[in-house]
Amino acid sequence: THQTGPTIRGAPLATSPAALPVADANPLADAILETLVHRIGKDQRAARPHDWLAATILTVRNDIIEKWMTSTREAHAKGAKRVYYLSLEFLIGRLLRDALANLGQTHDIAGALKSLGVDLAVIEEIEPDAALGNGGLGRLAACFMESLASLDLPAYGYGIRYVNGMFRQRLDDGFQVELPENWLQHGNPWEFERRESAYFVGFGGEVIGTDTGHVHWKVGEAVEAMAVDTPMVGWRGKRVNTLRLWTARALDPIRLDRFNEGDFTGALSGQLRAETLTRVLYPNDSTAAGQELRLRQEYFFSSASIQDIVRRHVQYFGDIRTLPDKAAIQLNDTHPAVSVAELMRLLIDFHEFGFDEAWDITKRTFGYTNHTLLPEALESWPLPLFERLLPRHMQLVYAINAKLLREARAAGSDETAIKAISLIDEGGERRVRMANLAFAGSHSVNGVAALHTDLMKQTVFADLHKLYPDRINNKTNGITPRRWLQQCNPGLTSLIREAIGDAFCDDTEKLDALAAHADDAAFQQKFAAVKRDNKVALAKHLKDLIGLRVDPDAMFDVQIKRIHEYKRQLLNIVETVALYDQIRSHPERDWVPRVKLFAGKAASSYHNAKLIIKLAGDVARRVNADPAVGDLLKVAFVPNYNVSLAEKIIPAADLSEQISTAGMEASGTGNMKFAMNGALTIGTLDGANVEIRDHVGAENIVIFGMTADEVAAKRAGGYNPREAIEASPELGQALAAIASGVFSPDDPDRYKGLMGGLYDGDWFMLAADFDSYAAAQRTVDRRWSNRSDWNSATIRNVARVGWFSSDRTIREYAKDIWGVL
Ligand code: T68
Repeated sequence: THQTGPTIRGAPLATSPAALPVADANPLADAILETLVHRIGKDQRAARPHDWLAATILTVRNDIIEKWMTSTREAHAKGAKRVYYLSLEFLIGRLLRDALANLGQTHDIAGALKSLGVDLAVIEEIEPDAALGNGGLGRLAACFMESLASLDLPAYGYGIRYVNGMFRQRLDDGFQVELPENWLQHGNPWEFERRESAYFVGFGGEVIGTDTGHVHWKVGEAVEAMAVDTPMVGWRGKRVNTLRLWTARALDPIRLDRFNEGDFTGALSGQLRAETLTRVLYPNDSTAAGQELRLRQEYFFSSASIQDIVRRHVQYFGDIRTLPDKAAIQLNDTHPAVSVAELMRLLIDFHEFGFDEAWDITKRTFGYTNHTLLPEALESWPLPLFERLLPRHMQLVYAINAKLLREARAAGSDETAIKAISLIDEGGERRVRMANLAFAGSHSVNGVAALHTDLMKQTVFADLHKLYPDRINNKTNGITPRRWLQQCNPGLTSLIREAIGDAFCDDTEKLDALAAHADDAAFQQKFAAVKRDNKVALAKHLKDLIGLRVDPDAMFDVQIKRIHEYKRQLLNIVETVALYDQIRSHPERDWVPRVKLFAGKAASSYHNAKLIIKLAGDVARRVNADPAVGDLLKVAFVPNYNVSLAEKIIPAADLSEQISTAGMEASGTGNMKFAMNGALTIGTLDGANVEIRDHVGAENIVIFGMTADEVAAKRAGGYNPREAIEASPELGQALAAIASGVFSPDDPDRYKGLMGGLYDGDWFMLAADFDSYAAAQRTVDRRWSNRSDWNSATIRNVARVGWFSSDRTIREYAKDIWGVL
């Protein structure tokens, strides 16, 4: 049958066709309608929700384009230094609400749409997440892009336009299944193809010397990188910067010779090969991928970005020598580290610099941010692969290494230090170490939280740090308060505004004025009411999504992040099982009702992480169906965690679980989001938790477990998990119950191996921290039971986390690393 009017899955969106509203004198509504007709090619009756979404975005975009061009023109006219943020990941999420809020147009657009019978909230909800990232590292890049524009700094983000971003997670009988994510299926009205901004990127082949003494890289294969730009709108629409994502095209899209011979597949194979490059995001968040395609992706986007930066510099400033004065290139982890060799190549092979001058320019241009100390996440490439794919870069890596090791020897490094500093790992199969390359090629190397930066100096980079003691510096992460407070939590935002005015909207640290209201009973009531509203909304969402009913008056206890053993979701689940046991054994005690929420994706090949997801679901099924606990305990694993889901869950959380083994979480950024939305943190002294405690005050956070030093000492001294388990009956019983199949009667041995691993190794020291964690949870219960104390503590959290705004972080990068403030 013929559909009329806007619908979602066939249901009318707002208005029946008989009563199409007539827009009266609303120029914005006219503009949207005009766009709908002339750009989308639909009339009001035929338009579906996605058409309205596209028409709205295209209309808003017009405004953005003006500001975008002004921003670019101004930077040009001033001859301003530009910041280039190179990242293989940008985990942006949805853009419409963010853009509208930053432009201050939410109200007007909502009104215009309303006059057309369309609900802005409804179309905002169908915008797909741009999920071009795995987790924290990618989300940090997105927060940074927003803060750069908000601080009016001319900046470009460079990355890859993956056709398939982070996979969609479905749970089949509780097991994670990965499905392709298809964010571009309805087109992407935010992006602009820049067909004229295209570069050749070569791979393979050989390097030949010429008579003139020059070297020539005769590439074996080449693809074309084409730019696709997305505007990044800053707060109050101050500035619009560019996120430039590269897509790959074959130079020869179709081989007609082959086609004419009847080889249709062969005729198109070049195009397919090119498209494969930018097809999919690698879904590993903390192990190096190691495949050839990954190195190809890294070089493809590095080369295109560096060529673009050099081209722009020469066009605007003429002389490439001034590059470090006019361009600051930040490497988001080592994924773009081959850029160091690429810039050297362009300077030496095309701009005819000698090695030393090229090296000086390169070092003064690059900065490198490290996001992990996990050995399995440190990238290194087998030498034969690197040499086959990038023969010219291999030569340059050798030349850089020779210089580096000469400097080290001159400074008195011994042979052990030389081995650690070398760009080539000689232990076993020879490999190129990307972290050492990034370190050597940068004037600044930063960690992402104070503890992490200290550990960098003591561990992975100890010898490089001795050699270059001024290079490592700390830049504690931050989050954008626009998305993570104002947009996701409008209720709290208005309450804050009512209490302290709206200065905090332009300077997040002004939230500190809220502390004066922390003990005001009336304010506490309002604060708790906002939280409750958010919980009611989340409860409804959970009901629709997974069919679980939860009580909004229970404590919402949340752990949402990538699933990894070091993040210790298993510690949380095991403690949940212990609690379940306790509630059943002592039903007479007055237990605090809790809803335990888990969400997160596991890397597709990470067996234990996937098993942990299944365990959470198995525990949930058993607990939720047990009448003996009733509403005292509910457990849920919410599928397909992404930015949009985080925006719904975080404002509704009471308790934030940040429980990684100390020394392993570089920073964490979820921890900051929860605190800013009025949750109490239960956490270890790891990553930025340490600084969060310093800011909110030790009395407003619940800290437990070993410190990083204690973890290291225990490991060095020969940790015996079996002893720890035997010393804790509560833990022993929980592990035994899980191992014996209490939660998996359909497959009683399912968790034998997972539990056995704790007895045998327990690398992440779950057993060592268990008792301390369980005790901390009971402290949390007690504090919850004194609701006025709880409210005052959570209000103080909001008041004192303003420092964790990514505006502060970016200001520090801008001053200390980039020299643009
Ligand atoms: C995260 N790293 C850190 N890596 O784990 C987190 N890795 O502590 C920190 O807050 C955040 O970075 C921001 O600094 C990641 O998210 C990855 O996603 C990743 C992706 C590919 C390869 C390796």
